[in-house]
Amino acid sequence: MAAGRFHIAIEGNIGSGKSTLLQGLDTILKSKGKSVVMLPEPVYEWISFGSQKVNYLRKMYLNPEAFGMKFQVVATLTKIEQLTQNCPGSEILLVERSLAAQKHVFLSALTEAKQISLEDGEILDRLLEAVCQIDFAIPDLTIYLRTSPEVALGRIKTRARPEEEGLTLTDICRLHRLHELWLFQSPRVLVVDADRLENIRPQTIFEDLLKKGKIHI
Ligand code: TTP
Repeated sequence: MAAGRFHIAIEGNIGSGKSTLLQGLDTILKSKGKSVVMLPEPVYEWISFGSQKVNYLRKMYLNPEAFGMKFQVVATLTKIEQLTQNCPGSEILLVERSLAAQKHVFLSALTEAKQISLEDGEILDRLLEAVCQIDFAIPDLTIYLRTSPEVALGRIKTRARPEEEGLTLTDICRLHRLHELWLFQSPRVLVVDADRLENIRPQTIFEDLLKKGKIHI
C-alpha cells in the first residue's frame, strides 16, 4: 500500500470494459465519502506525445518492429508519471492497468510475435522488473475482467478506435492467454466473468468486493 492508500488495479484484455468499470467504481466510492484518485490509461498521451504530437499507438500497430519498443517506453513513462503524482489525503487509488501488465502481457506479446529484438526486449524487461518492485507500482487488490477473445474483439470492433482497426482474433487470443497465465488463479485477484455485461456493472462488483471482504467501507 503506497503512502497509506489502498491501490486497486483493473486488468483485462483490450475491450474488456476496464474504463467503464473504473469510472463506475470511482462514482460509487466517492458517493460513500471516500477520497479517490482515478487513473485511466493515458491513451490521449500515447496518441499525441510530446511537442511533435506523435501518435505512438498508431505507429506501434502499423510497424511494431520499428515502434514497439518506443511505444512501450512511452507507456511505461506515462504510467510512472501518473502513479507518482502527489495526491495528498487520498484514501483509494483506482488504476486502469498496472505496470506489471506491460511486462507480463504487452512486452511478452511483442517478444512472442518476434516484433522486438532480443536486446530491446531485455532492456525493457529489466526496466519493468525494477519499476514493478517499487511501492507505487504494487496494487493491494487486482480486479481481472476475464473475457473470451471473441467478446473482447467484438467490443473493440464496436468501439472502433482507429488505431486498433487492424487487430485480429489471433492478436487478442495471445493477449488473453498472457492475461490468463499471469492473473488467473493468482492471490489477491478478483476474477470477474466479464463476457456478461450484467457481471461488470460497477454496483455488482462493488457489492461483491464488500461481501468478500476485499474492501472495507
Ligand atoms: P487498454 O489498456 O486495454 O485500454 P482500453 O481502453 O482498450 O480498455 P477497455 O476497453 O477495457 O476499457 O489499451 C489501450 C491500447 O493500448 C490498446 O490498443 C492496447 C495498447 N497497449 C499496448 O500496446 N501496450 C501496453 O503496454 C498497454 C498498457 C496498452
